[in-house]
Amino acid sequence: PKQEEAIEKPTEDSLAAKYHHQPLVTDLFTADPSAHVFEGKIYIYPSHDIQTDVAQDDMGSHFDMKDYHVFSMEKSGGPVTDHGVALALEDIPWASRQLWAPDAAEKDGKYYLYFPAKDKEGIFKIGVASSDKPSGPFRAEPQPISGTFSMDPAVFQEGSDYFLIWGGIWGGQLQWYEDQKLVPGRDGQLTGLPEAEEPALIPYISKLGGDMKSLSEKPKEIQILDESGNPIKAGDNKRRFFEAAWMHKLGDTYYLSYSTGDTHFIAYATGDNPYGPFTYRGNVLNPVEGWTNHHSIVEFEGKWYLFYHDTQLSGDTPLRNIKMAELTHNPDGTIQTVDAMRK
Ligand code: FUB
Repeated sequence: PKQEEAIEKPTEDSLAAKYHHQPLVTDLFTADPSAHVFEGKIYIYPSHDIQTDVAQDDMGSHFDMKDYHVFSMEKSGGPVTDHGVALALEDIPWASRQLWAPDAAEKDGKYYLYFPAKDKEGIFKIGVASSDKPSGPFRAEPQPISGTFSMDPAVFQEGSDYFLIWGGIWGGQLQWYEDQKLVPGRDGQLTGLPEAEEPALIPYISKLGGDMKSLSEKPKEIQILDESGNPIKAGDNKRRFFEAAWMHKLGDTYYLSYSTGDTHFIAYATGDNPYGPFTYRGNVLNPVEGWTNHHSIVEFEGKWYLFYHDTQLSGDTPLRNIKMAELTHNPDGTIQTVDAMRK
């Protein structure tokens, strides 16, 4: 009987060997995995990539997704359960297209899905939908969250405080804003990007209201500084913020990680509170196959995991597949860079 049990129940090591750095989902294309531990399991909230006829451009028009699926795993690495469609574009009253990278949070037994979509005018906003279960289905609010703009929301929870962090340049439209207001006439795709010697555009943060559906304060910019304490410049493409902000905390250190976009790294910076400033420290993840790089970092049963995507299954940038790998924090607070290409 002992042997049978061993056959039926794979060990942690065999699961790790099978799934780590392998696509977690193979019958759908999935990307931008935001992972959380809810009800003792890992839940993953990714984008659901689909084949479209939309031509590729600098604004990511080819990422034309229409719904979200939620996935869960009882063990690190798998097996993976697909809980089906959790939210569809046609059920979001204010949205017109492009369901990009989502995230989720739990409060008092309710679950909240935060997602970016273009409104009827083609402007990215961040919406919220709620459910009694982590797997959904989620019911969307009739309007986007007031005061939000751009895309790639991530929620960082600390005790009873929940922070919404977001933003992205190029297709994420952050370059169209000044003082959080859309600048009229800035509809040239990349119009508004700072010059190379100017400070780069940076992500935003705001504490969520008690209802989890509103911002409780005016959003603030999260400063990302170099080793001399100066803001990272727009021309510093290997270190500057592009999109895909994520926050986690280990000990007293807050980690802000993000994609550098056109240089394809997941970089990270550390700080001593969620609002920053953060100081650039290095890379969490080297470039992966495909143009985009987008990740999340979560602790599960005493180990840290990196969730990310590449294009192993399709070889095509808009058709991605999510993966996971173990992540190691060094005693000095740095993170060991993951090199997905070598696995
Ligand atoms: O999946 C669409 C977009 O691609 C995401 O929102 C970005 O972070 C990039 O991964």
